[in-house]
Amino acid sequence: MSITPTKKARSSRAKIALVPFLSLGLFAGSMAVAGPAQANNDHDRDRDRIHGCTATPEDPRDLRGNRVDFRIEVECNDDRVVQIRQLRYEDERGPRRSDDFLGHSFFTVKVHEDEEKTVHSVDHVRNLDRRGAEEVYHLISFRVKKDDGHWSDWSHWSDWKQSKIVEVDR
Ligand SMILES: [Ca+2]
Ligand SMILES: [Ca+2]
Ligand SMILES: [Ca+2]
Repeated sequence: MSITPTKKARSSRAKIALVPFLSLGLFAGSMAVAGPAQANNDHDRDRDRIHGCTATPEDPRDLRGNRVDFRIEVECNDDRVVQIRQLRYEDERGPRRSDDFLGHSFFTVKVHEDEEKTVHSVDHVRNLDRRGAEEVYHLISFRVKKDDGHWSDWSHWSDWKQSKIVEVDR
């Protein structure tokens, strides 16, 4: 299975749309059009960070009793509230739609300045493959509450981050 890196069509479209305005040398009013593009700059510079926060899908950890902890590490350089969406799978050959879907979760976490917080997401993993071990992984996407109380956009689908695939014997 693989993640296909996709170009962010939205930002390139925005740039193309801006060209006629700028080349016409329109007055300052046209700068308002550039507003949304500039707002995305933070994200473009460091695709991983949203408003100073990152969330990382850690390697799934096998626990006793057929349980697996699909851990997520969250870190912010300021006091923030982060929301995380998680999808958990057991890997099969071919595209993701043929993988076994284990479950999904939604977390809201308060993170303090420069604190590394681990979110534990424990799920049961049965003997899904008769032959050999089960290969488990998870995907996450996140958003961050801004100072003005509004939420950032969710990281786009192409920005869902995938953990390593870890084998667990069942
Ligand atoms: Ca498998
Ligand atoms: Ca399977
Ligand atoms: Ca098995």
